[in-house]
Formats: sequence, C-alpha cells, structure tokens
Amino acid sequence: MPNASARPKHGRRTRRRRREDPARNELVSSSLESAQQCLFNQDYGTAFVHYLLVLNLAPMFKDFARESFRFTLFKWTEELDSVGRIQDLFDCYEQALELFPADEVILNSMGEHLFRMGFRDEAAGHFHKALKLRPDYPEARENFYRVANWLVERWHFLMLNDHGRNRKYQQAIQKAVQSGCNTVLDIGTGTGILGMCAKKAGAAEVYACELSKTMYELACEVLAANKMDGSIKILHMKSLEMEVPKDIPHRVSLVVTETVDAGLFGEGIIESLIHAWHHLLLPPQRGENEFQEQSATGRVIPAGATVFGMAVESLEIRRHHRICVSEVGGLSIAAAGELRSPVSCSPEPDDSMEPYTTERLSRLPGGYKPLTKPFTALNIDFNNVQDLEGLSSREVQQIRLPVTQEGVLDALAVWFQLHLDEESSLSTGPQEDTCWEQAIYPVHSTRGFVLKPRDELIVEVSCRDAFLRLCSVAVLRDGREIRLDELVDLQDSENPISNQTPEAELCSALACLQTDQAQTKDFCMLECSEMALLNNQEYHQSFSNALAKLISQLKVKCQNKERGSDVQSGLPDSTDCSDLFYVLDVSEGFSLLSLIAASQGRVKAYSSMEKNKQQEVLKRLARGNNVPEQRLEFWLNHMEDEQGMLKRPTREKLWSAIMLDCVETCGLIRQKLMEKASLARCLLEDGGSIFPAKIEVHGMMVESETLLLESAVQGQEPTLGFNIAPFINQFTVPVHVFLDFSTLECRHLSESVELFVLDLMNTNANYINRDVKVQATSSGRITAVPFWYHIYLDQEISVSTLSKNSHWKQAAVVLQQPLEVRVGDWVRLAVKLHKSAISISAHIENTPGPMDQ
Ligand code: 44T
Repeated sequence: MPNASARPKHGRRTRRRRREDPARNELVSSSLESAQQCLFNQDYGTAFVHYLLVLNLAPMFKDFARESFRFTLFKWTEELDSVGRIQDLFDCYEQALELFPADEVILNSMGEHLFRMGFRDEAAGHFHKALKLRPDYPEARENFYRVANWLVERWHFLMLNDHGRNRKYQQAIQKAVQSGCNTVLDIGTGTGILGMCAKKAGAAEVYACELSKTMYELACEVLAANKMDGSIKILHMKSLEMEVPKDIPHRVSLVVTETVDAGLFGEGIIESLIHAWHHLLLPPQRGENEFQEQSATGRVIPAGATVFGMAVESLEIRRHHRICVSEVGGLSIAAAGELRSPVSCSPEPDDSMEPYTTERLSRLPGGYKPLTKPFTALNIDFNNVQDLEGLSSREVQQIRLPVTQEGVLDALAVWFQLHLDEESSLSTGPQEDTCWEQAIYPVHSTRGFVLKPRDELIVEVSCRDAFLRLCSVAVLRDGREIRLDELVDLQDSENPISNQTPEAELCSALACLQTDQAQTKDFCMLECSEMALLNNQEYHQSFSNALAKLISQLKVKCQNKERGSDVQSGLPDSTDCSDLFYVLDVSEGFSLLSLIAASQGRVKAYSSMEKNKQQEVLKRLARGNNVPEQRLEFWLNHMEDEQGMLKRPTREKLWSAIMLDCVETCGLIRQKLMEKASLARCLLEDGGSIFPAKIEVHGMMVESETLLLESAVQGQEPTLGFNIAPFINQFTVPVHVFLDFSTLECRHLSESVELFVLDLMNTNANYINRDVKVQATSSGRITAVPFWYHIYLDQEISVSTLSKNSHWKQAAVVLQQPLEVRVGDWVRLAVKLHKSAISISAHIENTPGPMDQ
C-alpha cells in the first residue's frame, strides 16, 4: 500500500477518494457486471466502454480483467475496422495502451493494424516494443522480423561493415577538426558514428540530428554506451527544421553527412545543404588565397561529388520494366495497352513514379553489357551554395555518347564519387568492392532498341525537384536522328527485338483501332515484379496446362456421373454437364490467371483485382482474345450482391478451382497462407482443386560472407573504436529476403535438399517441425541456408521460384552461429515453420539416420 505520508501532496485527494469509495465501488461493480453482460451478448462496443470505466476507476482490477479486456478490445476494433472507422479504432488502442502501456499483446495487435493501414514505421515500433517486453513472444517476433527491414534498413549493416569507407570518413573528419573546425553538426547521424568521430578527433562541440525515431533512439543508446551522451547533443528532427539558437546555440564550422543514396540526391542532400548553408553553417571560406580562421568559416564533408553514367544492356532490368513477350498462357497481350513500371524518368515529375531504381550491377542475374564508356553526368560542389541552388535551374544538358558495343538499350546506370575532401574520395561504381548499389534509369519505351557501334546515344541530364534525371532521348545513326520517345510509332520498322508473328501484329493493330485515342495515350502502371510476372511465360503456361487438365477431368467426372445417375436411378441429378466451371483467382496484384481460365471455354472466371486501371487492362485483353465479356468478372465488384454469388442453385460447393498466390516476391511464404488454403478448400466443388496443391521448400547449405555482412555488424572489433555492433545488431533478422541465389557470392556446401512440404489440399497433413539430414559436399563454414519453392499446381505440373524467368526472389536463413563442416559430415537441419515463417538451425550429426518428421 502506498504510504500517505510519503506523498503529502496527494494526501487530501486520497482522503477524499476514500470517502467516496462506497459509491465508486458500486459504480465499478455495476459497470464490471455490465461489461461482462455486454461481452456475453457480443455487444463489444458497450463492453469496451464499461471496461474502460472500470479499469480507470479501479486499476486494481487490471490483472483480473486483462484477458477479457483484451478480447473485448480485439473484437470491437475488428468491428470498427470492418466498417472503416479507423480513427475510432486507433483511439481505442490508445485508450487501451494508457491502461496497459506494457501489454505486449495489445502493442503487437495495434502494430498489426498500423501495418495493414500502411504505417510501417509505426507498426515496426510497436512490434519492437512488444518484443522488448517479451522476447519469447512468437507473434511479435514474426511481425518484427517482417518489418525490421523498414525500421533499420539493411544498408546500415553493410556500411558499418565497410571498413574502407569508415576509415576514409574518419580521417577526413579528423583532418578537418584538427585544422580548426571545432564545432560540428552530423546531419542524419544514423548510429551516431560520424558525430563520435568528430568528438574523438577533439571537436569542442558536436551536434547530431536524425529524423527516424528508431535510429534516433538507437543513436542515443550508442552514445551512452560510448560515454558520449554528455558531450554530443543529439536531436530527433530533420535538419531542415533546425534553427539557431533554438536547437543549436550557434552556427557550426563543419557539417558532416552521408545522407546520400545510390542516386546521390534521393535522401535530400541538396535541400539539406542549402538549408544548412543559410541557417546552420558559418560562411564559407572565400577566395583560395585569402586566409581565414577555419573556426570562423564553414565547410561540408563530403566536399562534393561527381556523377557518372553508362548505357547498359541487361535482360534482368528489361524484364522488370518492359513487356518483352507478345503471348502468355495462350493469350495475345497486344491489346493490353501501354503497361509501365513505376520507374520512369518522365520529364513531368509525378509522385507515383520513381526516377530510378537500384541494383548492384555486379550481381545482376545474367550480367550486363556496357554499351558506352562511363561518362560524367554532373559535378557538384557541396561547399558552394550557388552551385547547390543553381542545380534545379541548370539547363537540361545533352550528352552525346559513342556506342562501344552492339546491344539492346535497357537502362542508364549511374554511380558517383563522393569527394570527402581534396584528397580522399569514395566511389560507388560497379567495379568497386564496396557496399553500394548503382542507380538504374530503365528505358521505358515499350520496345527495346538495338544500339550499334557507330551510333551515338543522346542522353539528357537534368535536375528537377532535387532528383537527378537521366533520359536517353535519341540515337544518331548514319546522320539520322531516331527519337527514342517516339519509338512506339516506329515500332514496325525499328523494332528489332519484336518477336510478334504477323498475325499477332495484326491483332495488335486491330486492338489499337478498337480502343479510342484517349485510351491508347493512357497507361496502366504495374509494379516491377508484376511486369516480370507478365513476362514469365513458363509460369502462365503451367497454370494454363494445369487448369485445362483439371477442367477435362471435371468434364469426364460430370459425364460419368450423369451416365451413372441415368442408369442407376433414372432420377434427375442436380449436376448438369452443360454447366459452367467456376474459377476464382485470388492472386495479389495484377494477374492474368482469371483470363487464362476464362479463355479455356465453359469457364466463368472471377478476378479479385481491385484497381480500376488493371481491371480495364484485363477487359481489353479479354476483348482482344475473343473471350466473351460475361466469362470474366471481378469478384470484389460483386461483394454487395453476395446472394447471387454464393448461392448457385445447382451445386452446393462453389468453385472448380481457386488460385492462391502463395509466395511473396521477396521469397517468403505469404502470411496466413494455410488459413486461406483451408478456407478455399471448403469452397471447392467435388473434384475441384486449389492451385497450387502443394509447395515444396528446397534449400542448400552455403558459406557466404556477403550474407553475413548484410545481416549484422561482424567481428568482435569495435567499429572505428566505438561500441556500436551490439546495439544495431538487435535489429538483425534471421531471414534474408530479396536475394538472388544465382548471383550470390557463396560456396555451395551441399546439394539442394527438400526442407519442407506444405500440402495445401490437406492442411491436416502438415507438420511444423522437421529434421533433415544433409551431407556436406565440401568443407567450409555454413553461414546460411538459401531456400526457394517448387510450387506444384497439381501432382505433375510445377513451377520453381528459382527459375531463370521467375518474378520471385529467394530468401535465406542466416544461421545464428556459423557451423564448421568437413566434406562428408552429416548435418542435421532442424527446420521449423511457425505460421508462415521458416527458421532453421544446423547441427553436426555424424551418423546418417532416417529422417524424423
Ligand atoms: N543508402 C545506402 C543510404 N536523414 C545511405 O533517416 C550503402 C543503399 C545504400 N536526418 C545499398 C547500399 C547502400 N535530417 O537514418 C538515415 C536518415 C537520416 C536525415 C536528419 C535530414 N535532412 C536527413 C536526411 C536523412 O540520415 C540517415 C542516413 S541517410 C542514407 C544513408 C551501404 N543501398
């Protein structure tokens, strides 16, 4: 019991409260009773209000009522969610967390709502908190692993593991501080490393700012662990919001920053530095020969940058940004209209478009071919505010590049040299042994263009809205200029990689005639992975074959049944063989599968695509492929007339086939896949099937230093003498995603093995733990087990997520402890599947034994 004398200020209130006790107790108990009654009646909203009242008035009931309160909260917010009352939903969670601030279940659940609403950072913060409260809480752990990548991006590990880069930054900072820059601001401090370098070099005052909440909190922990929390002032804010003297007492003599992305300007460095020069930095040094005290002038590390570009051919880039096929799964896609990836250097800036994507050229599957020599696209001086400010008003610069090799123009690749000072620089080039990716500006004109050695490529470089934009505009060939942006019109004569048959081209021309002008100008945007999926003929052909097989089996079955029932009873049967087969495609994102089904004849297919533009594309394709309009419907458009959908008169079960999308592009099994499969199975007609019927997970033991470097700060040595690793390594996740196994630098230490099987047609047949014995084929250190899937549509037809044209990437479990093996050793891989998350641990086991499941 609290001691009243120890809290004199509250003494009176406590006494007053005590006097009120009887009435309050009555209110509490009647409210508690009402809460329970409402809960029983499933009136969750009212129950929730009663619980709030009870627990606010009588916190001692918290333990007793916790479970029911949580249940009420979850039920009520589920209802709010279903009617779109999102603000109310979050208000309820806020109220719940005021009562139970350390309740990991509530935190985790709120995180899930936030995640579904698209607030990824906030969601991640909630999962992280839940996990800190209860490290063995599997739901929160799985959720945390799924979002940790957003919270602390993986490149932090790479950068901290890049000793060359760390040392160069440290030396440049040391030199600057020793030459007199003794007040320092680190913009975008991340883990605090550059700020700590400045302090260690002897700077009198060091300030740092960081806009990400998680990174800010992490930096605070790191500073404290390095006993610099008293000497470095760190602010949780964007540098653009900082003011003198509110946030820092006076202007500084040095700004250090590494707020640069693969495209140099993507983290807003231009804006940050313009602002810093106007508000946070001392004036720059004037003339070269004028001597000024360093502590009275300002400067920036890095001092500037040079940006390089190069035209490349890469099939991998092409198939993610352009449609390269004219036919998929038996459908001509000529009528689709223009489909664009969201990465485009279109001159009109558009929020939904990204000007570039990133790739590590050296790791592109299938490699790349340089078509020009590298050229200098831009030079920028970070110590010259006029230069920075003039960037967006710089005229568009045209560069003429001699073509050095024949090849399809797929993209311009961009990298840069960061000049830390006059002596030292870092390069993010494709040949360097660094952690950097290159920026990729894909060519977006619909068809590819083959550059020839005597051609000249004309590239335009501009810098609007603080993004560098590069665009291949034309080719000079034999004194003639061929505009690349008008290539669509020229495709007949200038389309060297078109593999359309004359018939398909005719269809395409007809389809264009059918659609009106406005529509052809219009385009539909697809994700890069959706583009790659559309280009994946093997995938669509497999579905088409499996569906055709299923339909013909169902037809036979139906005929047999009809015959049987004629003979046996003479009574009319409910089955009618002229009936349609119903197929549902619940793939995420853009999917042709429903149309492929509808084109099979006697099939009515439902697509679950929601976006209007994508529905339009599918309808156009239906028309272009002579699929009758009524054979293809959009499931979500029918939600209101559920009656019509669900109660088909002749059969009690609905669907002949349901297509599930089971693997995410990143290489993980979709969350709730098994639940969805169970549900789908209940909706199948007799003999119907879900696609896929089964998924096999395959994997291989490898030694890969790269995967370790991307997963955690490695080694026992402190980073530049600072203690950082244990803090950032809290954000290590055991499963690495978006991996390209074909180009991963690694040594294979075993053959590939089947790790796990998921039977979607019979969920009861599944297990959650499995031991797999694998023999090492080489000696080495097992650091990871990359894995992928063989997706069985039926018993025979399968697609592999490892195949060359796959739109899927692979994932890998990075072992907590690498395991040394010698050739011939038997290793036991303990594979676990919790919900849809895979975990693996490896153990030496020198006696080969039968697999225990
Ligand atoms: N990319 C590297 C980014 N920030 C490098 O919140 C290299 C990418 C990369 N804070 C592959 C490999 C690599 N005021 O924590 C972030 C960010 C913060 C700011 C305050 C501001 N104006 C900003 C702007 C950004 O700065 C930190 C670093 S930014 C990016 C660093 C391994 N792909």
